[in-house]
Amino acid sequence: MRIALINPTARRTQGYHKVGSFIPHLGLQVLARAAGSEHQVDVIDEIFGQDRTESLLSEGRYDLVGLTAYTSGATRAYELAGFCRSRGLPVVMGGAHASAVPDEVARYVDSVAVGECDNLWTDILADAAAGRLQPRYVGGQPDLAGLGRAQQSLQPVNGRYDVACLQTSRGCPVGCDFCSVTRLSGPQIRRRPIDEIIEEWNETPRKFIFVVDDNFFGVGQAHAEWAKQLLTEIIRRGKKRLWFSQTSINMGGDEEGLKLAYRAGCRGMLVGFETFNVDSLRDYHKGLNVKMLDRYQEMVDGFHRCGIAVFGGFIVGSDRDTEETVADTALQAVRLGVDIVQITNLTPLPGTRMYDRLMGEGRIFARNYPEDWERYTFVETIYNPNNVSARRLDETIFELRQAAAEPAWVWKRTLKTFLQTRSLTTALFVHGMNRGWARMAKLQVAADADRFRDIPRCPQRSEKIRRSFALRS
Ligand code: B12
Ligand code: SF4
Repeated sequence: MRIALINPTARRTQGYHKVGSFIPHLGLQVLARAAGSEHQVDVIDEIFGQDRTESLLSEGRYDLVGLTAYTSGATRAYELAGFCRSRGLPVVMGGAHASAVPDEVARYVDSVAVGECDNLWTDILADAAAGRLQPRYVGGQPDLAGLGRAQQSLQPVNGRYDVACLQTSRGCPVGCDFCSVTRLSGPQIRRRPIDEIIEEWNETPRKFIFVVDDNFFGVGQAHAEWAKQLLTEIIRRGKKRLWFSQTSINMGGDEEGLKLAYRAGCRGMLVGFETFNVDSLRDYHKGLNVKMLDRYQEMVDGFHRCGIAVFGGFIVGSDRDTEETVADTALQAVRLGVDIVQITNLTPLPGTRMYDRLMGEGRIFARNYPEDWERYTFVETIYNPNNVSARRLDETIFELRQAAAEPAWVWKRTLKTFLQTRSLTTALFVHGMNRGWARMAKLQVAADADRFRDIPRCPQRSEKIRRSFALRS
């Protein structure tokens, strides 16, 4: 069969792809490899634009269309599904959104694939080839031996990725209220066999790898031991690559693990700090951070001492937040010495406990689905928080973004990272990311300019925001 695998994007997405880095859709590369050589698979990735998708699908070159989608891409996915079905092209959809709300998705496509589908995909293809596609396929959380390997060399028909993605494990035991990972991939960390990872590592044509694990280092001794074994093998047998991954805060306390990670090429870790408010952390059920809150500084310093930059994820808009705490969060994040600060709006995603609770309480107002799924991009408040109106919160974040859009702080932060990590490659990595953030902030500010033209400014808050950017310098 000739198969088109498509990654649809939201029209108003903040879009990492808009800042100059084109990150592969690993799920589609994994499915492409699992399909085997008897099928011809093309990837159409809308991070390169939406303009060619329909024409590519009109040319009669495909027998089956597979859509993936994050929640924010679901609106576009349904549009494409309608387009295909009106031309008699069968459509199957999987991914995070389909796994969260399969009944909704079933209204728009011929077949819904729920959960991890590595070992179901060949059955789906066989059914499609025989014209007996089932309405639903449900994947589990399988042992990853022999699974999860991507066709690393596969490039989309409408663009070129410029980094590689690779996954060494799936799942996360932390179970934060706002995150879909623990439901999607389970609370156990499932690891791929080290030999298979190294083979794939050495096959990637790219020099930079985004290791997309949910929690690379894990939370306990056993997790850490496994990660160290993998790192040792990468040092011993892996091609020289620089890479970045995601992990929980505790890794900052494991000097041996950090040193191995640096030697294996790691230059940055995304760590979800989320907030400095212990009650918010409790509300989020992020027990690990509740325990570590007093040690945030020690952990950040630990990463830095071993040469690794910290990409800190922070969330604003919890029930404890006010307009003031947004600026406070930025200021404290910068004081902590986080190299790359990402502040996003608390966004209840379908398939999470938080979504179920807030929906039950009637507080989610962006629910004109499917149109409103495009608003679930983490740059807009889509529910009513307790202590601040959604509008005020967004105005405050707009103000912060305006400051971030001024590129002057970027070089100075690069220098600081260099002084703290003593690693030129880490400083360059941070520089690239922060330039991207500044560009992204600029784009978002321009997109929102009309909405927030005349927002009331509070001198104290504006001063805090100014200081947080001055401190980066
Ligand atoms: C890597 C990653 C990113 C990368 C994206 C790279 C890329 N091009 O995909 C980056 C950093 C850019 C990113 C950004 C964001 N991400 Co993200 N990300 C991930 C992460 C950690 C791993 C994804 C991955 O590669 N998994 C490995 C592959 C193999 O799995 P997979 O894609 O799910 O595919 C499997 C199945 O789902 C299924 N499947 C998938 N598609 C299809 C299609 C068909 C036809 C079939 C049959 C099966 C199928 O089969 C595959 C094999 O088992 C996930 C967490 C997770 N565990 O999923 C979050 C996750 C996907 N991200 C999430 C979010 C919310 C975001 C952001 C909005 C966050 C933000 N702060 O801005 C942005 C938005 C991105 C955008 N649209 O612009 C959410 C999505 C939840 C949702 N309901 O939408 C997740 C689940 C994490 C979470 N917090 O809950 N992300
Ligand atoms: S620690 Fe990260 S991956 Fe794990 S549940 Fe929380 S947000 Fe999700």
